[in-house]
Amino acid sequence: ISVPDNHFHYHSHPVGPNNNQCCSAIVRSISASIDTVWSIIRRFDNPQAYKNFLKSCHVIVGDGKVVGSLREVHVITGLPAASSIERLEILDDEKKVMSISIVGGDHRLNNYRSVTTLHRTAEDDGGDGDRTVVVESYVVDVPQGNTKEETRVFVDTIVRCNLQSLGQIAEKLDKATSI
Ligand code: A8S
Repeated sequence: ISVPDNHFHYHSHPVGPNNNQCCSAIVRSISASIDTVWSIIRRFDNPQAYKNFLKSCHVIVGDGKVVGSLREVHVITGLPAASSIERLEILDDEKKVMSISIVGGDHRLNNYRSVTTLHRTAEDDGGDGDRTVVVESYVVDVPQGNTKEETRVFVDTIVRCNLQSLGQIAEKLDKATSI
């Protein structure tokens, strides 16, 4: 996949000194325009639109657009978690960069921070090929009693599911609006 823009610096996370953090990145290409994909991602107040593990979300501080806004999400049952409080770190409509950090809640992912960037691909010629590449990277503390590898597999699985669902929704939306 060719990623022409140069937003990779956003994905270099500072990792803590005592070697108890892990990080990873997931890349997915989507057959929809970058604006369509961004219109879904940018809604800090509505992550459950594509994140299937979430059942509710409420913005508790800010308006969901200003940096420092906080949201409280509740997750579906069957996960080793109940809720999460998340802070908006970056929302850049021009560069199409979003970042959130987890600052509280009832779960095992301490000091989680993710950055999501969107990239137009070379094939963005109005055809129906892949037109947007999404890159999501994260860093998180390895929970007590788990290995780095276990943590990476767990979080990668969640992020991969989210980006797959994002792709499906964006592709549908794009088809519907191009008729
Ligand atoms: C995101 C990414 C993640 C969300 C994780 C990793 C989470 O919402 C779920 C299960 C957990 O154990 C932790 O972009 C937490 O949402 C689905 C509650 C934070």
